[in-house]
Amino acid sequence: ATRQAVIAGNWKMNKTRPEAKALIEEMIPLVKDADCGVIICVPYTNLETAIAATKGTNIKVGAENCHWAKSGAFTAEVSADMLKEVGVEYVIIGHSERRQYFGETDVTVNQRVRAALDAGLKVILCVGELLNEREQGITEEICSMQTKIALAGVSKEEMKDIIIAYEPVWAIGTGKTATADQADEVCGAIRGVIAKLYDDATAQATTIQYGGSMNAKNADELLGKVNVDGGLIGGASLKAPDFAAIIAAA
Ligand code: 3PY
Repeated sequence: ATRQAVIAGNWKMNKTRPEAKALIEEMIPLVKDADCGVIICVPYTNLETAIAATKGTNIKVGAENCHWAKSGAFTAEVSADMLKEVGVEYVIIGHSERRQYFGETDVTVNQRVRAALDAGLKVILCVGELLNEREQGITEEICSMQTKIALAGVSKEEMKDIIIAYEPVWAIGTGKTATADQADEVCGAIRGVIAKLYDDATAQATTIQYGGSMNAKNADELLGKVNVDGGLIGGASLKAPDFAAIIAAA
């Protein structure tokens, strides 16, 4: 493919600083010859530790969210500028756990995407359908709508800083994985949305990952699909050998 695959770990709310340092040190030699981009997205408290520990390696560091405002009375939130200043390169926006448990909406996802780009961060934008939406046959509509709203006001030039992660919500942290064909189909549909919003070249150049219980065992098949350009990895990214095995499959 013309696109470089990207494997990103989403650590969620896991690891203290010493644990983070140990995991990264175990990871570095295992992923140093990766053929794909490697990113770890870690809790705010681990960002500085992760940036220091990955210095001079092929591992890039991301945060798991950022706020849309520059600054202000938003207790417990962290701005995109704050992340940028710490040395963060990527930020996950719109993860289904944010949408499900923390009231994130398509509109706030769009605002956060806009703020991240304005601060010079690259975005891993998550979209995906609920189980009942898949059962109703509206998966593509839901994912198209989420993608369109999230990218409102994002220019064609800025799309080089956007990775999209298709994460069916029913496959997140449940051990259920979409079949490789299901993943390919929806990643392809999202690529179609990008082509309509921008153009074919942009659609072909955009990295679209699959996420949702991707692990060392199923990675090969998922990553073998033409529209699946990598993965956003939950639990398996917390074990260096498993994360490295997924990276080797990319
Ligand atoms: C998972 O694999 O569970 C994820 O949510 C990755 O973001």
